[in-house]
Amino acid sequence: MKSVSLALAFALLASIASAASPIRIDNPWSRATAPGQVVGGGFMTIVNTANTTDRLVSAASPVAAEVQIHNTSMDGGVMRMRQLTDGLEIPANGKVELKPRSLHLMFMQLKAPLEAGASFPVQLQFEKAGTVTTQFTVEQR
Ligand SMILES: [Cu+2]
Repeated sequence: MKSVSLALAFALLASIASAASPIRIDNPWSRATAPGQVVGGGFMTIVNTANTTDRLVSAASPVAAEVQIHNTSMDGGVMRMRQLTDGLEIPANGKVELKPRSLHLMFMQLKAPLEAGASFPVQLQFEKAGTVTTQFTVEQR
């Protein structure tokens, strides 16, 4: 009887914890890489349903040695990527879209090529919402 109520309590806690997260990740995907390609891009829409701003401070994934947050800009006709070392602000009741040639996650030193159809987990660390784990799908685009 005791173990049953404990299990129930944990299940309840787990559902409260997941329901309470104000951060939602829509359509997380990564572009398939060619053999020998050591970096890959990650894209998604980060939705913040809280009444306060939050900030994506870091990310990590087992497929890469390091995951950086990048922005892309044009500099005299040349496309350049810059690491956002202070993270990425997500407005209150708003969203930020990470997409090709714009904001993106950069998977550094890939341990294996990202193959179309595969998926892999990415842990996103937010200043207020804490850790959000999401599953990226690899697409041939
Ligand atoms: Cu990049």
